[in-house]
Amino acid sequence: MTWTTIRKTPQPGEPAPNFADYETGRANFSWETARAELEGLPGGGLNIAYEAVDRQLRAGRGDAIALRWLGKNGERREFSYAELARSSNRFANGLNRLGVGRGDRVCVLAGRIPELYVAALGALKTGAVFCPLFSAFGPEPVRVRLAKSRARVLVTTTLLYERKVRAQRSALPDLEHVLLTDGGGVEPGAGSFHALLEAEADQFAIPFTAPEDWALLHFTSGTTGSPKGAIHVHEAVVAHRLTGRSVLDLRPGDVYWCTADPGWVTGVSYGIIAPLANGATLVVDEAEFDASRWYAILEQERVNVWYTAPTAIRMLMKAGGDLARGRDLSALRFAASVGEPLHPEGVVWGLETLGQPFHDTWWQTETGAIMIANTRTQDIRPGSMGRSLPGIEAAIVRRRSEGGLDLLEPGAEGELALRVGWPSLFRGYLDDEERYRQCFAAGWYLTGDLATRDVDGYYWFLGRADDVIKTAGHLIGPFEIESVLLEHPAVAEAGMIGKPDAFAGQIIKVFVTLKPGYAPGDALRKELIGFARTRLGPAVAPRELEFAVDLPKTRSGKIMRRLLRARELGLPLGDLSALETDEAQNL
Ligand code: 6R9
Repeated sequence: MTWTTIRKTPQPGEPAPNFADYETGRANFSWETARAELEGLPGGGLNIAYEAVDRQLRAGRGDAIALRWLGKNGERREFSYAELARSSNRFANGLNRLGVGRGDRVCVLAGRIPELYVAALGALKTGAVFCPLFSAFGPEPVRVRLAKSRARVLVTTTLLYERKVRAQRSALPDLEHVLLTDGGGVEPGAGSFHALLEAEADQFAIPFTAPEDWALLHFTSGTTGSPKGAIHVHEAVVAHRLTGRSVLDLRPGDVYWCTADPGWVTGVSYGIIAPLANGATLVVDEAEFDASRWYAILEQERVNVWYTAPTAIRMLMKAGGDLARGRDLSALRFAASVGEPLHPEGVVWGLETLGQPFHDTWWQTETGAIMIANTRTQDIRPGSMGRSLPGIEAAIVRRRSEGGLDLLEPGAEGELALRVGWPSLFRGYLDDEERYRQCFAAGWYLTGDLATRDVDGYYWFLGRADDVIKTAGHLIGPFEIESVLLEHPAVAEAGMIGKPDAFAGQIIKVFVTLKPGYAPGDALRKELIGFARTRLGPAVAPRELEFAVDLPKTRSGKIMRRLLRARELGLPLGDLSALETDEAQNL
């Protein structure tokens, strides 16, 4: 393997990095020390919202800005830590008044609006479990997640409620309270989020929550079955706070911008918890991607630390460096990326255009926090995800068919595994013990990613071991997409793959076979794509659809998406007989 290295020279006046040196950092690390840095609840116990917000008040940072919200129509609102504490206290009181608290699921379906942050923190304060739902999901993924989580409360907007929830309400018997952030009282069966807040007191005494109490529920996808609800506990905040400081180099007073939507794990772990727990100011932009707007935000908000994703980086690169020229981006001290492979050109482009290289970081919904990263002091190897962090033991492994694992040598390709024992590792998939169990072997958590490690301990991503894909950074499983298509009367079978795309990384492509009496054609293709779009939402709907006479299947009848992908890419199909087993499907 060959690589170039980006060695960073400290700029004059730059603060010393939080994380001084990789080897010393690893050698001196203990999770006990990291735990001890948290304050804990005054009466004992641990609560994410307390560590993120209330703790900052006690440290005298109540007047500091916690959230700076940039509305899509040019509005600008700021919330101090004290204000965020008060509003989240009010929401917590309101939830308690509704009889909602410990262990209850509170879902939020909203774009990037301030109420989402208040609802998340307020729910956590009561001991309820916060579950974000991506606002670009269509009615079907929303219904599945609301039903699976058995949400008692949903905070959303009138528009999203009308479009995605109202018609399905009778199928959601657990959903007792819908709180609309923009109105209420108008919609039957829905109340007003703000009226609830106004009726409550500013003070809330957080009840005892244990480090192992459930706090967050993030839905994620696998190859088979409906989405899995990954459960995280309050203790995860140990890893959020630590990695916010050590990897993202956050410190109190920093202006920090995480471009991930809080409907996904990055937008919660690093869009809410980690930065607040480090006393930073969140920049929250309500608008969708726009290259000029993004440069203006970096410049005008004087963003110090930026966490974004390869899809956005590719779109900025496409928009051209001219847009960045003349901008004063001198406030930017650290830029990082997550969610998809970050191509070497992106790293270098960052350095040339923004004055900062992008530092790739790797983690997953299940790991709860960053596991592998290029940190500020380390040399960057463009194309590599970086090295495992202090407290994290990673390895490249091969599963043995009879159970157990082989740890592979540097240079070998295999599955990325992490030795169990860090605080933000998920504690289960909701109501699915079996799938949870399958993620572990011999004390290791198996990630489902294929990678290789070089002799210096840098990890290089190769692909997924299963059939999930990333499109514009969103993790999508074939089951949800295919099931929706199968609801159409014309569709007999459907198989989804990720098709490489210059910007989104991959786009969703489906192959379908038709039932007797239906003929392929442009009109039907459009109809099927439209059908899927309406139900799934534009962000997760197939962009391409191809009719097929039959789909390759294993002997037991599972669709072999791997072969569809190979066919699409014109790859050699290899030894077909070897792939024709069900075991091969579950590699
Ligand atoms: C945080 C997040 C997890 C999957 C993961 C992997 C891919 C994440 C990556 C990366 C290459 C990186 N992934 N970071 N691939 N390089 N730096 O994205 O969580 O949505 O659960 O996705 O994303 O395949 O397994 P999640």
